[in-house]
Amino acid sequence: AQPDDDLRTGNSVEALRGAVMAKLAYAVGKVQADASDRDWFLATALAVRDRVVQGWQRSYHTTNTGGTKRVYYMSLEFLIGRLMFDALTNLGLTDTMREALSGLGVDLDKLREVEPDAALGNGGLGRLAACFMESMATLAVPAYGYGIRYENGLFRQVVKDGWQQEYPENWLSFGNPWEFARPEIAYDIGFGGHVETHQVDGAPRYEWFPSETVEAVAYDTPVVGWRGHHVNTLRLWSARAGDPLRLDAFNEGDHVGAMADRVKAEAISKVLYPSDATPAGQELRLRQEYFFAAASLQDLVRRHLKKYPDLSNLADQAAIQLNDTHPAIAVVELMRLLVDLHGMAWDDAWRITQATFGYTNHTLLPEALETWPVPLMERMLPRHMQIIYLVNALHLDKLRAEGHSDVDVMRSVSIIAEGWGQQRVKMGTLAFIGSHRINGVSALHTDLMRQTVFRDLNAIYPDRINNKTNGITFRRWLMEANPALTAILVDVLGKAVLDDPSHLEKLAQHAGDPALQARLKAAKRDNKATLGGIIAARTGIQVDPDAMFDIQIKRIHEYKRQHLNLLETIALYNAIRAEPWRDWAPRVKVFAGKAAASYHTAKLIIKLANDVARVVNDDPTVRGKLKVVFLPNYNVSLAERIIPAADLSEQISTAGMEASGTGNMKLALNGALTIGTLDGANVEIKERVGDDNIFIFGLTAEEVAARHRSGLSARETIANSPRLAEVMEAVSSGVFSPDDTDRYRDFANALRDHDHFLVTADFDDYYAAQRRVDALWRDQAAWWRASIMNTARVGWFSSDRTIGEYARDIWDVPVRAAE
Ligand code: 26Y
Repeated sequence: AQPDDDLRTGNSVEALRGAVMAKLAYAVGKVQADASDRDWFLATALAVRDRVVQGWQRSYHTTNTGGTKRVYYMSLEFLIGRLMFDALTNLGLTDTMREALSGLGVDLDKLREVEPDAALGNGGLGRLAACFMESMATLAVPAYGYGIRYENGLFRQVVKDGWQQEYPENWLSFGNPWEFARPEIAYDIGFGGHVETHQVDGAPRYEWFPSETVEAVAYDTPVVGWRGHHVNTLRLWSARAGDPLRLDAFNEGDHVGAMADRVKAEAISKVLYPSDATPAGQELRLRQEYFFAAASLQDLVRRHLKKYPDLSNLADQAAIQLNDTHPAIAVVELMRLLVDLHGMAWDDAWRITQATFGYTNHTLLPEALETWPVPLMERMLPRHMQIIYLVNALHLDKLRAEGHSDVDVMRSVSIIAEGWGQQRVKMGTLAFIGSHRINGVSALHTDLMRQTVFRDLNAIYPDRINNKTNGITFRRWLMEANPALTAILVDVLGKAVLDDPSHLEKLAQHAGDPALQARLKAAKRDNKATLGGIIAARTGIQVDPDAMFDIQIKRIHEYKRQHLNLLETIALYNAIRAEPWRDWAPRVKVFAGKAAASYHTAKLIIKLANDVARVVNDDPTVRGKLKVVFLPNYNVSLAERIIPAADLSEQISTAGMEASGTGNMKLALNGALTIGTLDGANVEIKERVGDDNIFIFGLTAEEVAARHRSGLSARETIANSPRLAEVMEAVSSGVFSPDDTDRYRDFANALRDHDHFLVTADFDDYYAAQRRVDALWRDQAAWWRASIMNTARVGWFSSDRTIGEYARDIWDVPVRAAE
């Protein structure tokens, strides 16, 4: 190879070292002597990026010439985290790069920590989109991710005196080496204005004249699959004012007013909505949704028309997946493009639209189902509102013609909700009607969808709802996050396990092998010591890596019940203090997660965790037996450290409320045992790992529903459990908040009076399950046997399997065969 080529694509230690040095000089503009860690990170990332670009161009070419159908994954969130080790792992260059850099006196693992964590998402739904992007590249599915390039990702969480504070997270402030700006790929996005009707050949034609136009500009990030075979594109839109400065105003001295339009336009891509369960309910959120849906559709329509004369075969060439209802306005926008702009007959347009879209539902919580006020839609998107009315009228007419007449059914399947004095557009119904397939994210969740939110639609269209149980990418959550475990797996099972997780099953034969158990235990202990270092650095708390690491990491929400875990922690604390001489299984309880800024109870739960931590950790009676840690600023990078160090995985949501969970899969894969309810994908994890290797407790989804109907009182439950009563009294009276004894009074009373999430109802069973955990921990050979069975039996939760199912059942696209 030419030396120049070698700089771009060579994969030897020397080639990589030369490439990084060249990037440092010519792209970063620094000499080695002056280079900071950040400079070295940028140079390294750019050198790695060059090696991705080759495969990117190859994939682009194959897809373009092959005439294959493309998949478009539309999501308001992509929680991708750091990308350097992702690229290095998938290209198989991690060790070579480490050696190349060490020759320059640079530590790759230190550079890893310098990379900003791209948090363009809130939680599970956003991380799922990132895992799916990686799996689609791995399976060589020609795919684009479409989203928004938020300047500020999810807020940075600082815990001050135990309270959460939110600070902006400007992940782009030092530049982003992974993205390619495409200022030439820009589309006009309209808002507001009015609609005009005219007759064309005796038929009405509608034309929308927006009063405001914003430009959407593309930024592309290559997404590299396993072994670098295929590379896809994540295309994120940034908002730009069409007319950035009103010179007339500026010249008259109104310097701020001259930029008002620009500020309003650019606000669209300024910040991610930090809420994951209560609709932001604000105009800006709807503007974001329409902005990126419209830009993405213009982009894919343009791509289609470069190759085909018209859009009649769009559904054969494009599958669009809606990640929840957030992009659902795209259904209406595509109808507008087909009918108003491309002159297609309505029925043809509707057939193509339905055949193109699929919709994934991620939640049944009523407060998280999006609806938009009709007056807001009429004002912001007047033509879309007309189209929605027509879609709805035709949909309801068709049902009436088929003999449906029940008013309650018609009300429930209508896109428009009446009532509360205001009409609203139900985005879930719109997405359902506009899609040929609707899926839930775990078997239980999909069943509940059929029985609850979409009961009537499902009765009418019984074949549309199908299940696609979530998955996770093993490249990030096993190979990158836990190299020690990966090395053992390769040693025992052979290298093929890296390509095909079904090989993990063979590990079950060795579950009782003391030598294997010892190796895994040593690897886990190292991971726990590393996490212990992070805990000490961030909180000042010292933890013992030989204690059980009991982990609850996820967004803070009442339905996820971090407070159930905290109440049990207090009960355990009381029990240890009562009998300190007993043979307690030493535990470190670790909590991490962010609360929506406006969610007061969730923020109070964070405060409670910190208050409990202070009391417990300061009490010499429980020293060496119990520690409590709240680790601030949970994000993807921190998850990569916590998960490999976990012994116990807390998945304790109120049954029926967690659609799937994906942290549950990551933790089980890394050998943690689950304590959990029969909720979401826990059900399927239990089926696979077996009853003996998981701790299940609590009410089932059916029992939860029955209990809600029964109106049984929590006060009675508490009165019947002396242990719970003691804990409630302690919290309520201020034992953990001596500086403000009323702090938890209302919180405790709300549990006594309502307890919608059935914390009190599940408490005793949870406490008992935790004591079974203790008992197993004391028998380390049995514990490690169960741990190995978890790793061995969760290969099915690979997102490659999930994407394979989407490709077959929803998108109708082929996937690359396993090697
Ligand atoms: C409407 C708006 C405020 C909103 C924004 C974000 C509503 C919901 C969300 C995010 C939801 C979410 O993250 N859901 C999670 O999706 C995961 C992937 O399917 C599931 O594993 C998890 O159970 C579910 O809570």
